[in-house]
Amino acid sequence: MSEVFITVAPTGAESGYDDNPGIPLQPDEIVAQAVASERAGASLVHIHGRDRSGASSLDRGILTEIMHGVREHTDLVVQLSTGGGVRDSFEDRMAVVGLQPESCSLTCGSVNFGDEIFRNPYPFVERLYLAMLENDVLPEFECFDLGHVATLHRLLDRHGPPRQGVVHCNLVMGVPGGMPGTPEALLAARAQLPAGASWSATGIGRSTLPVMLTTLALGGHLRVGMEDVLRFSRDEPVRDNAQLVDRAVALARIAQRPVLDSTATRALLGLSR
Ligand code: KMH
Ligand code: ZN
Repeated sequence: MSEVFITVAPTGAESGYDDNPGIPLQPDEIVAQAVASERAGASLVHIHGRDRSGASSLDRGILTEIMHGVREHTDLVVQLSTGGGVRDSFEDRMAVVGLQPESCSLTCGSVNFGDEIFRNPYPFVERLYLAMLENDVLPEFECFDLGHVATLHRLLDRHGPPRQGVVHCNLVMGVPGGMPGTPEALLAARAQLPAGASWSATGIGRSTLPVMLTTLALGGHLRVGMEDVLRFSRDEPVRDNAQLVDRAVALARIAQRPVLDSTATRALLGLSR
């Protein structure tokens, strides 16, 4: 079977200590959990920033502090989120690309997000993509729904593939309002991806295991982390991000999918550090 790389998403924009006291919110906590996740087998880190109160923040200083900490202490591929939180402005989200991480997330359409709307109108998606092309930042195309995959095709038809020569997509499944985290939905989304695309998937909450097991069977890469999952099982809260990476590595071994380190992941994604 083909190799697999594991992305860790240590903290999103939505959860706090009340939801799970193990979630890292401050830069030093995020860096420490990134270090432990790399030791466990992750090779790419998807980063969100929080302010001192723990709220989502796209502040340049905070993101730079996390990015530098991760670079200093790990060899992880660094990806900054341009999704931020549902209340973050388009301009703040655009500005993230200027920090020139190796990769940025790029969500390919709007989606109901619980009781909120995660807004990604096409002109904004296009602006983000053009900024990534200009800054030599590899986009990770986030698809929360089949319509987002259609928008990805529209984007690539108009502007061509990323300069790195790799189209890498992440299927985000099980968000309340997006596609469900089921094997059937995963098969449907994967069938629509651009030919030759690299892809990973993540299942939010309880959909994490069905999505992970189906992804391993289909040859995709994995994303895990406390951005997406706060309970390890019905009765057990997640301890920390490394615990989720440990489980992903164990399942990859069972599936006989060798786990790639950061160097091999960079090679696969057309990146050079
Ligand atoms: N926090 C969500 C509203 C991304 O990182 O690019 C958006 C999100 C996607 O997490
Ligand atoms: Zn995110």
